[in-house]
Amino acid sequence: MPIPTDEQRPLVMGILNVTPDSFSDGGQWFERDEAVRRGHQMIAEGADVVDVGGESTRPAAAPVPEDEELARVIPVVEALAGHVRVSIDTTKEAVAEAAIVAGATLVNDVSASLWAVAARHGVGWVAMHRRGSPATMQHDPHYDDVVAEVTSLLSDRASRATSAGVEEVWIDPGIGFGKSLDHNLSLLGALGDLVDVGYPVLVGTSRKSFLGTLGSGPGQERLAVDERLPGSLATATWAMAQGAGMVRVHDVAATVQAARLVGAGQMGAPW
Ligand code: HH2
Repeated sequence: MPIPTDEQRPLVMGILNVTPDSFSDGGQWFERDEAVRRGHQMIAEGADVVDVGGESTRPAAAPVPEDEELARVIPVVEALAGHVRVSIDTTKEAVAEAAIVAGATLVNDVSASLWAVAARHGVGWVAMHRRGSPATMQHDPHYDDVVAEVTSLLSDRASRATSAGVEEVWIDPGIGFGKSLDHNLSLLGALGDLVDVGYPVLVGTSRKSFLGTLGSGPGQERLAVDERLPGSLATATWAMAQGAGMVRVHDVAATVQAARLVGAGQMGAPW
């Protein structure tokens, strides 16, 4: 059995939050030098893309002014862009634009609305589904059919982006963004429907809240953020095995190992 090369396995996007308040790594990489050091560590661990973000999207996170977000992310994008593919995790057009000028080649857009920027600059674009704003998104979200509604919105945005000239469009179901535990599980369970839409699929479950709930036994306390690696790996592996082309994670080295196993399976390993 040949060992899959990096081109033959699903991709791993490493999360680099240059924020004081992200739900998992907030404050850890807030200084520029620390962030760049963490970026290089993820490259050494096998990250295919490093996703730089300067505004937390966790429920009830405070909005960040544009100049502050620019000051957080641009020096980090500039420092890493010559070493790895960099994506910019933002919902602000000006931040996406400045990050592209600084070397980012993928816009990771949790608002699924910035495709014109990607078209203008000839870079890739990720359309993520979310419902509501960080302030309200976890207030009893409701869907008649979560899989159908998420799939339909993402297909619509992806075809608009393609018509506008974006050549690389990813779609992402937005696990945890205006979704209950059942919604998250339904979307993961039906990932094949999203894959069938025909655009490459990105999935982000890493350390998210539903893993804390599901990973502990009945009647027990929710697992803390730093206890969620097993659930993160299990769900990333599941997503890749269902056909996701990339997973967005905090724990790069462990996920790259899982991606190699999935890649081997996709190349015909007998399991
Ligand atoms: N999740 C988060 C942020 N950006 N982008 C995509 N495409 N998909 C996701 O699932 C996704 C995302 C939330 O996670 P994190 O960046 O760790 O936390 P925070 O938003 O608090 O910075």
